[in-house]
Amino acid sequence: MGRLIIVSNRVPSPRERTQPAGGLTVGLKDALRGGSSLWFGWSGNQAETDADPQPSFDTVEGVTYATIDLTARQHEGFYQNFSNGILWPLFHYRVGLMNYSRRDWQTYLEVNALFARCLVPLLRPDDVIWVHDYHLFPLGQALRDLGVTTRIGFFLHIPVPPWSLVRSMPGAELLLEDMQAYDLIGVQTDEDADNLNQAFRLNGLEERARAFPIGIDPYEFRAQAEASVLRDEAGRLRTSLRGAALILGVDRLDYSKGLPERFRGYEALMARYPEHRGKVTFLQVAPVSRGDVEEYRLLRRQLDELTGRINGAYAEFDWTPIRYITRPIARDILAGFYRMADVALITPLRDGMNLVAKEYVAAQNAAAPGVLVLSHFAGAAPEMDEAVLVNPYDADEIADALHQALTMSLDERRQRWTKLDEDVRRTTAGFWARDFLRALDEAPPVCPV
Ligand code: ADQ
Repeated sequence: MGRLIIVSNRVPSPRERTQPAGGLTVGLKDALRGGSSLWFGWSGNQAETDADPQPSFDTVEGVTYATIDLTARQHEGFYQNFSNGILWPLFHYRVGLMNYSRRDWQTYLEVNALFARCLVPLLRPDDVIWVHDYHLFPLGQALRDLGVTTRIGFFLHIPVPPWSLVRSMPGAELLLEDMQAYDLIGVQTDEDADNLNQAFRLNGLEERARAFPIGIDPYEFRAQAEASVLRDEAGRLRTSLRGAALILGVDRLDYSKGLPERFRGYEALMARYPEHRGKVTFLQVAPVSRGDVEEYRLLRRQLDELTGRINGAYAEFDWTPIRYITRPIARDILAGFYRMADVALITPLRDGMNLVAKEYVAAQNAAAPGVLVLSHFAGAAPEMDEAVLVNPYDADEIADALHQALTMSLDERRQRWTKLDEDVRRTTAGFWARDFLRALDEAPPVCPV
């Protein structure tokens, strides 16, 4: 059997290579296990010159990591500006936040071609290549241009809006054409697959997209949560709550996650359901990501203001309604907080999947599970209709859902959770990776042998 080659912008850092990790890494590690495999991507380090970089190699637990450095100019144009400043907002339905520039588009293509040039010498004829995410849409075509004829699959972790929206980006047609180099394209939901296939169809291209919803490793996460509630941090949190119910939000600090809307929803709970004042605490953990981009600075300011306003209006001298943390908290500590939380409040305006929702379910105590309040617009929502589903733009609907969750009977909580948990245990990260790779193997090849 040939090797599996994973390509993603960032590869797990040397420290992450040996630690329990999130969905993508878990799923891929599972797929990489057994066979011989290579994971190729950016090192996270800066190159000094524009000359093609030499890959560095590191082999951990049977997986060889091959990484290259990028120059500051390449990193800025390819990663910050084009991937995060144009593709990220556009694919999260936020055209208004897209800062298009033709120069960044050029750098994006240049870095994809560079990835291809550095990867090709490492390839063997029977390798299977699996490319990940929006940073690398054109990579398949760049590899084909250099004569690669093996199977190449692509998985997109973020949502896909309808073509009428995607086409606001100059060059969108070219991206679609480049994607025809992939034998199979995986996306998170049926809606994403429909939108992408419609875009292909309207441009006279072949429909190659199919839904493969990503999952987690629920057994590992549950074990982590069980161990974590016994830790000192969980005990300190429990003591500090002094009997109040815990509502928990965990996200990267990103405008797709609907944080200001969520805070307003909680504010509406305080205003309209005064019986919960003093009896509930909302803990939001949202470590800063992409802090050097203007939109993210604005978001932070907005959240600082909202937290101040809500706490100012409702706090008592011995109780604070919101605890808002922008520093990271380690995963093995958070897992215990998930298990302790009476409610998880996960309300993205758009999200490819949202693995926090699945992790929350996996972390629960079967005897007394908490309630998941989830946005309709998370990719996880179609699979998780036993959650309390909300429209994240409606603060009153969030407040009603929180009230419903906080007053739900144990019987109903158990019923809902049991169904959610069955699903989370069925569609794991390992299942996702194996399912995609099997479909890739069976897809009609772009380059028939
Ligand atoms: P993300 O936008 O990062 O990922 P998500 O799926 O929620 O979103 O989280 C990925 C991992 O990061 C999870 O394991 C989660 O526990 C962890 N994480 C998130 N916030 C954290 C925090 N504050 N502290 C510690 N850990 C945190 C992208 C897409 C998603 C898609 C994933 C996987 O945007 O929609 O689900 O890829 O495909």
